[in-house]
Amino acid sequence: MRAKKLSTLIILLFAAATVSAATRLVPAQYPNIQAAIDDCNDGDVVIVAPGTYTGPGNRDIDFRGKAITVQSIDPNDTSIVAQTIIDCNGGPSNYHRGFDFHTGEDANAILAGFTIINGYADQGAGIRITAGRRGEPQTGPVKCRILNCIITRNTGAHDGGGVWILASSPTITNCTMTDNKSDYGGAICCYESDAVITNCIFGGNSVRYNGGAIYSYRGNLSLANATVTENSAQFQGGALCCYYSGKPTITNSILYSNTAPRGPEIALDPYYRDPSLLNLTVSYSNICGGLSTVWNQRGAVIHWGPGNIDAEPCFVDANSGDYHLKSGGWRWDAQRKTWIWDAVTSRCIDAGDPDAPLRNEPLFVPVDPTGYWGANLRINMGAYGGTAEASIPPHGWAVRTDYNNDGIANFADFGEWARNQGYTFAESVSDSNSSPAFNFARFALLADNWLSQTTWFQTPEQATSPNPPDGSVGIRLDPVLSWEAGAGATSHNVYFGTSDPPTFQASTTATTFAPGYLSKNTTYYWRIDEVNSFGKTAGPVWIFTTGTGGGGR
Ligand SMILES: [Ca+2]
Ligand SMILES: [Ca+2]
Repeated sequence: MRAKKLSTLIILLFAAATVSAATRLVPAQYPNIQAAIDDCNDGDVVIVAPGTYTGPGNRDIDFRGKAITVQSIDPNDTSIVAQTIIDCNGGPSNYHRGFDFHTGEDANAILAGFTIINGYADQGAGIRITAGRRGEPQTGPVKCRILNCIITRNTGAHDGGGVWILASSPTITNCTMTDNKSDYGGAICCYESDAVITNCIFGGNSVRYNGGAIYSYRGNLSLANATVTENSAQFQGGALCCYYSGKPTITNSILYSNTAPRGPEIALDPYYRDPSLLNLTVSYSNICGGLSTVWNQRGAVIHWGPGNIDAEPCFVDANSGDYHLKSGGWRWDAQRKTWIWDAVTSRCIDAGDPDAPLRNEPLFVPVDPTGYWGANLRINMGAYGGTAEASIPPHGWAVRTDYNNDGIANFADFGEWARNQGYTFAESVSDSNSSPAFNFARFALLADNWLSQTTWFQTPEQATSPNPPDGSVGIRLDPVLSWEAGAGATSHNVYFGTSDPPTFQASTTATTFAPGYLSKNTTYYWRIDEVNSFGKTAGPVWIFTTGTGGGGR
């Protein structure tokens, strides 16, 4: 009896062992990545050692519909990702891509931590994700997940230099896509798809026609915490072009320094019979040039805001691809692997959706455990927002309830907040608990922050210390006026003349002004208005009277 129980136990253990996931190592156990995948059952993991992988079996890699993970040895280590390379060695007469998802793979099909280079294909030179074209066998939408990949220097002869997505809904997270090329969608071309793209960097991608970084045709693209910069289109949408219909959304993102003749950042080109079928929502994002530079001459619907800004993003070093945001509080130094600080602070820090969770953003850094030098109140815009490498701003940089990001919490924010409450029944993405009820906690916060201002929300102080001194007499006929700049001023508007008020003469960054040769025994009036990006502060009118000009006077 005892023996029978024991044998049953052994059989059960054996059965359990045979269904548990296997780990398959490349190149230790398999000559190439495809061979490892071909041996996989659902739930298995293929782990690929650092190295450059080329040739058959290491390109055009097909998941074959399996629910498996194919990854480098540590997808979270950027240096491992950079060293685990799929070199497709493709060319115009030699089409090859990195990976090919075309068999209805679900969200348990995961590709993580590779660098994919030198792909060349009609569509999706880095990765193709497709439910099948019309007329082909339909395998159902692909819902695979692409995580922590670098997709660079791939060429789509037509669409999607980096990634092509057809009738599918993949998620693409923590990926960097640079210097890919095609006709439509330099990095990503999204056809009739609901791609969810989060925490990705798009830099230096280019197209002959539309969508320097991303092209979306009839789809509900979701772009969150993206950094999109230095991409170019020769026709429409340097960063993003949306075509025909769909409800694309952009939030907590930075679209800056992209170029195109129509819509350097964004172009919308809706179905001509019913332009309202294309609805773009942009919120809590830094869009270079703002709404006025969005190309929308065919009348698509734009929901603009709340919280959009247009400000220099202050990347650490765009030329070397370091898109962390400079901060006078704390900023992650990716080279030295330590927290440091900068002379300036990016407006994109703590300017994301105030109601979005901080996710992995640090509340303090190890060398400043009490948060003396910075305070993290809100998620950041850009690819590092919501991550452990999000910059922390100096104190006073953000107000939690400044919903419209103008630097002060007041009735305008109350309005945005109230409108958000209305949204929560159906469509708000910012309401983390989706509660349709009146949110007393947020209302209390709004009251608590009432009329709080950020440190950058400041017009300059008045100019002081005029020379010649106010009311002085016997002044020489060729004086040089000077003054002390008001705090926060970046330039000075000079007013001068023989009547009060004096007339505008010049705008200068110097704190001196030479009015030329003046008349004898005449009273002159002058005024300095201090200027910065938030406005102007008029100074008092000062007077002096010239002398006779004799003896140098
Ligand atoms: Ca933050
Ligand atoms: Ca405000």
